[in-house]
Amino acid sequence: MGQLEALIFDVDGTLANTEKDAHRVAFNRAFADVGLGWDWSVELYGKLLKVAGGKERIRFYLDDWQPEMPEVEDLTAFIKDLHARKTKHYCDLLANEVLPLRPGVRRLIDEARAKGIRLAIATTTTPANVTALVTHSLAPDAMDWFEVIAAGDMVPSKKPAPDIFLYALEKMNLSADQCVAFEDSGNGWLSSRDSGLTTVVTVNNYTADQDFTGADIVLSNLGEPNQSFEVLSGNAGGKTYFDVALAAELLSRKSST
Ligand code: XBP
Ligand code: MG
Repeated sequence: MGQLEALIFDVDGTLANTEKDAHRVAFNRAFADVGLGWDWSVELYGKLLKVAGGKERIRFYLDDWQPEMPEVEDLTAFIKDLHARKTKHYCDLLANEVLPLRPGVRRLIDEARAKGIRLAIATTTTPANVTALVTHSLAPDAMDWFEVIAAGDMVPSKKPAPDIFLYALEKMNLSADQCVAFEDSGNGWLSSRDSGLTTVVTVNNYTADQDFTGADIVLSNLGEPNQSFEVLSGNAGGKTYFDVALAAELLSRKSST
């Protein structure tokens, strides 16, 4: 098993809770733009989240919830346009209303940088959305902190396929046993698991009841020195918040199995 070289972060639901109040709202604004009369409630969106990828999610909704919708001449183009509108709304939303990072995210990223641990992103979301969240919620220059930003359509198959994590590993010229991945969802966990990565799951309201069997550790969040995380499964070695040492510990445990 290798030495800890890098941390690889999922974005939505991991760095920040972007789905309920940002992505979902942006989808609804795009639907309103074109007069579709669709409105994805918080509850419905939770169901639609089982499909990763905004364009794929719209198609899933059409197939399963709007089967009566009249044929569209070029459905792919229709969805692409709708999704582009949504992405613009999402970026505008984040520019006007800073979304807070989840507990411990900034602290862990700062610690990793200070200790020379490399950083990457592996996400299903559209690259523009990563830029919007990272520059507005982390720091204006924070895009430079990540050696690789693997996102959206850069790979043929989105999560739960392992493609996006494998792409990030390849670009960093690292093997899975030198990195620890951070995820929030079942799709993300399967993707990270199948890329061979040691995986830390921090659940949220949309993902708390999903199946993370086999994940190296499942937490309520990354915690802070004054805000202990809850260990939902796995062994935090008595720690109350996640740090670089615990990431290295998880990696070394895997090497001894
Ligand atoms: C979460 C996703 C994305 C977002 C929406 O990505 O599945 O599809 O919900 O973004 P991750 P897009 O958890 O891997 O960060 O509309 O740009 O796909
Ligand atoms: Mg996620």
